[in-house]
Amino acid sequence: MAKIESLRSFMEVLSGAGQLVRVPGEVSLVHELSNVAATLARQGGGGVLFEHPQGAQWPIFTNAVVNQHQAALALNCTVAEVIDRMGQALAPQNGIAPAPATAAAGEAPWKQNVIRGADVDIRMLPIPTHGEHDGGPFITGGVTVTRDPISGRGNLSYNRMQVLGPHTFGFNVNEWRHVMQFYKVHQARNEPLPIAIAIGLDPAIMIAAGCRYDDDELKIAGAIRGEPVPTAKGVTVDLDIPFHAEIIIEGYLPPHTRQKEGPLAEFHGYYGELWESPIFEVTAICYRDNPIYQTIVPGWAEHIYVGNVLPREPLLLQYVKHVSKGVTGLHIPPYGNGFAAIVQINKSNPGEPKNVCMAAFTAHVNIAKVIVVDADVNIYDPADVLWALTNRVDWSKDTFLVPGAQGHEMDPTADMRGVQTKMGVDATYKPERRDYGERIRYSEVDLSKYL
Ligand SMILES: Cc1cc2nc3c(=O)[nH]c(=O)nc-3n(C[C@H](O)[C@H](O)[C@H](O)COP(=O)(O)O)c2cc1C
Ligand SMILES: [Mn+2]
Repeated sequence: MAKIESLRSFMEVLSGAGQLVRVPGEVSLVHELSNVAATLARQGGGGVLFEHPQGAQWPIFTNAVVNQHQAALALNCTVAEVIDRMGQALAPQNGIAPAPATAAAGEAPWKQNVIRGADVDIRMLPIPTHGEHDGGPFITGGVTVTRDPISGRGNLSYNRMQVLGPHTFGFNVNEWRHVMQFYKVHQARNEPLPIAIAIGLDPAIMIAAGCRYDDDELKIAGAIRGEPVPTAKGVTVDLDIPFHAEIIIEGYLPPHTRQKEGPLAEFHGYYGELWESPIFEVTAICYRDNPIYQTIVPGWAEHIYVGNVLPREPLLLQYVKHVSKGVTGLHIPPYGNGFAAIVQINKSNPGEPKNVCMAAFTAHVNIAKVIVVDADVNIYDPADVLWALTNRVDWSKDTFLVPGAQGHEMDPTADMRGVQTKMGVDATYKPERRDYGERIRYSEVDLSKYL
């Protein structure tokens, strides 16, 4: 497979695998673009390039990773290897630190066009209004680059940014994020926090930015690619920014200003509330010639894949394997918004599936609904999982509830503190109940030979 180091090289890989859809016609930035992308994600996936978004001077790419096949392409492995690849990349000892690009590589492509100071107008960017009830245009697929003012290490994260004025964004950052930690240090010193937003990236960097990690997330991307991610200094901020980005927005968070931003379609499947957030004052917009803008449709498949599926499956697998040697597969399905998990096992004891559920509940606080299936069920196919639920579950015997457990405070089934009932389902076949022999199987054929 071709080497992936940028959004462009990834798009070539997607294209070679028949996983790139081009939309040549005019599409409105307001709702329509997201509706098209969400429909594609729902109906099989593929990355999407909108070649002519209405009123935009640049094309827009989205749906980089919306299914297991695209995750495998992004990580340069097979579907079966995705969890192990992520597990290896997340292990601290495997991190590969970023490094300044070599002199031979020249200037970062995004320095081809630089707009600074009074010339900055963020309304030149083709920022979509995604969800029907979003408060306006939001950058959702930009990766925030910051630096820890204490240790000096770099950091990546996602922070939604709402357009509030010609050079001002609302910048959302939850209380317990690294970026908030850095912001508070600067705040105490009465100083702004310098930041850079990188847009249009190698999916290794996009995936890394969604991970909880106690060091520079660029080390995760380095581990995925097996070499340091090359970086370049900003033009108005002293930060190490991915060299192969399409667009960079630089600026700072003033220490004491907050403004309302929101609502936005959130990961849990509902619209959130307005937040009093720091603001982001832009000092420069940089972009390569003919750049591609990248977005993530909020509250939909890519958002969940990058934030909840890929970063969390490795630890979940470790926990369930600890209680069952028979585990053959696992998935946090994007349609469960990160609250559900499906585990596939070859059980050797009747009580084993329930132990597997209990292990899964404790691996990540979000995991609250666990379904355990046999190895003959396709965990990536919701219809097959529903088949197992329908045909292999006696609901009074094969399910159990854990009331008063701690879940995520945004889980729609939990109270405001995240206290909720977790549920485990043993959807494996119980031969001791009655004997059905073998499940019907028809082999899947290549229809082009017949039609
Ligand atoms: C698409 C996407 C959008 C996100 N938006 C936000 C956001 O607006 N605010 C926030 O605090 N976290 C957001 N997150 C979650 C954080 O970016 C993520 O947890 C990250 O690991 C935090 O990194 P940090 O602790 O280094 O700051 C988002 C995640 C994804 C995948
Ligand atoms: Mn971090």
